Formats: sequence, structure tokens, C-alpha cells
Amino acid sequence: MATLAGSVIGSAAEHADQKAHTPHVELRATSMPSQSGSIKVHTKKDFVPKTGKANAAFIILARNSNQAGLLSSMQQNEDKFNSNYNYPYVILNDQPFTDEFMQVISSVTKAQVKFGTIDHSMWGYPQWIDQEKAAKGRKALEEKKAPYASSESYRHMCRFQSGFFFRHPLTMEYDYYWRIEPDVNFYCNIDYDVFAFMEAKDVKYGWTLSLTDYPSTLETFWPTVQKWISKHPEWMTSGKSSLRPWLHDDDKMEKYNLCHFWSNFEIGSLKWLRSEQYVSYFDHLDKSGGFFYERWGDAPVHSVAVALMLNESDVHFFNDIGYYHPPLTHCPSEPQLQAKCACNASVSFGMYSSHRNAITNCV
Ligand SMILES: Nc1nc2c(ncn2[C@@H]2O[C@H](COP(=O)(O)OP(=O)(O)O)[C@@H](O)[C@H]2O)c(=O)[nH]1
Ligand SMILES: [Mg+2]
Repeated sequence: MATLAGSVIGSAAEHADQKAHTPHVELRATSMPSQSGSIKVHTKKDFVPKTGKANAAFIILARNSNQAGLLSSMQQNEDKFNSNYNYPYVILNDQPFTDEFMQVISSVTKAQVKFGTIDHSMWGYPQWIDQEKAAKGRKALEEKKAPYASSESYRHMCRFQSGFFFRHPLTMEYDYYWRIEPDVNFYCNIDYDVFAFMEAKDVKYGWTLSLTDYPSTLETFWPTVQKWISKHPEWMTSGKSSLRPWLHDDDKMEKYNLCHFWSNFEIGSLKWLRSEQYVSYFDHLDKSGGFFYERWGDAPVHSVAVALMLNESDVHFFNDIGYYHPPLTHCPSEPQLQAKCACNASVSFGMYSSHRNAITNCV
């Protein structure tokens, strides 16, 4: 992908304010030049569900302290989408949930809500991690003022979201997931079954926001991925529909440009995450220790896998799902979509979002 140098379109100033509030995203002030092109609007009529309802669930990771924030996210999700579809929720925690948490959260939906804990096999230091080296890594990252530099729990969370949530005992029965976090907003009425759409179109990964990550958190990430690629060239996509160019600004495609889908919102295929290919990729990364020695995020981990192993037809930009996770908003500007949304498209991150149907840029 070319960086589109010089094509900064009014986004830097708008996002300067957002940047002031964000500890964890690097905002790149590039945007797409205006181009013609019609956006595909998916409606109920647009696809024929394969099986009626899909085998899907909302998967949420939360702490007891997230009760109010999760209540708010789920209330909006019910209001905008799920009260018509009643997909179940699986809510996971590395600590037991309190009775109060479970009671309050269950009361927000008619759908089934399952609460689970995560054991040491999925949340904790694997035996091959050198804990002194990990402590030194945290210190080094603190000096570089990287967000969450000193947090051990954040690293466990990122590793869990990268390699384990899709094979937790409570999620194993499902084929599709929608990740929801506490304290997010959903702005648009979604009047079709998003999961049935994923299944009918055989979409394996969907997103609303994409951006670039902090380089200091990922110093050895790309070389580590490259080693894995050289072991499994047969799993890489190539040709016109490959997403691989999205990862690179250099023509030789040797450097990772840090573009990633913002994984606090994801709708995806659990079967794909459980595939031999994805699990081999995750295991390779995990063995290198980068989740702890550096602070690799689950967003770049998922995104690089998507771009290496999936084609354009396997992914979907959910332009019609208006969404806010502090500090970024996605809000569609197309009038037919905007009519279903209570958000301001002028503050949407990546103003030319409709063109991302062809994902050519990460903003
Ligand atoms: N149970 C549990 N959930 C966590 C922990 N840390 C983060 N999470 C959850 O993991 C997700 C991402 O964490 P968050 O603090 O929002 O990170 P950010 O979005 O990268 O700023 C959210 O769903 C949090 O509720 C933790 O230590 N325990
Ligand atoms: Mg978050």
C-alpha cells in the first residue's frame, strides 16, 4: 500500500483532540483522496441466511469493576440490534464474577447470558517466559512512555484475546462472535441479522475502525511473523485479492506499517481462529515471548493474520455500525445509513470510510 503521502485531508486537527485523550493509539493523519465509488449497503434483502439464525454469541471480557460500563454497552446493543435477534452473551473474567454483577448484567437482555472464569492455562505466564526479562521489558517500555507499559494484566489480556478466547470452554460451541467491551457506544439501528450475514457471505472478519499502533510495543513483532511466514509460505494469500499489501508501505513489502483493525470491535469467525493456520501463527508468536517482553496487542496480532491468510472477499467493513470506543468514533456519512444512526459523521475517524470497502488505507 502506498502511504498516500501528502493526502492529509483535514483529519489531523480533528483528531488532535482525540489524541489528547488516548493513551493507546497512534493516530496517523493520512486519509484517502476523494474518489467515486458506491458503497454496498447490506440490508435484509441483500443476502439469504443459510440457516436462519447463525450459531453465534457476543463475547465479552470484563472485570467486576466494569459493571456500569458493560451495562451501558449491552443496553445499547440490545436497543440497536439484539432485542430482535436474541443472540446469547458469553462474559469472561480472570476472577470470579460477583453475584451482583451477574444479576445486574443478566437483567439487561432476554437472551441467555453465560458467565465464565479463565484459568491459568489461558491467563498467566507460560513456563517458557523469563520473568526477569519480562520485568526489564516493562521498564524499557515505561521509559519510552508507551501506554500500558508497566501493566502485567494488560499483557495477559492481550495474549488471551490473541490466542484463547475462541477456545475457552464457554465459547467452543459457537461459530461466530461479536466482541463487545464495557463503555462503548452503538449508534445505529441494525435491522438485519449481522451474524446470518457473516455466515451467508462466508465472511471471516469484520471491523469498523482501523489505525496504526505504537512502534515501541511491537519492535520484534514483524521479524517474528516473518520467521513464521518462511515456515508456511503455502498458507499465505497472493494475487489481486490478497490483503497483504495493506500491511506495507514499501514496495518490497518488507516492513510492517503498523496498520491494524481496532479489535475492541470485531465480528468474526471462531472456526477460522481455531484453524490449524491461525493456531500455528499464534503459537509461534507466543513461544517468542513478545506478549510479555514487549507488549504486543491483540489488534495487530489478529490483523496481520487476517491480511496474510484471508482474501478481500473474506473480510467486511461494517460501515453501517456506528460505534464509539474512547476516543474514536466510526459514524457513517452516507445519507441512507446516517438516517438510521444517532451520531455525527463529521467526527468519524477516517472520514472517507466508504472507500475502505477495498481496504486501501488504515485510517
Ligand atoms: N477480566 C479482565 N478483563 C480485562 C482486564 N484488562 C482488560 N480487560 C478487558 O479487556 C478489554 C480491553 O481492555 P481495555 O482496558 O478496554 O483496553 P483498551 O481498550 O486497549 O484501552 C475490555 O473488555 C476490558 O474489560 C483484566 O485484567 N481482567
Ligand atoms: Mg477498551
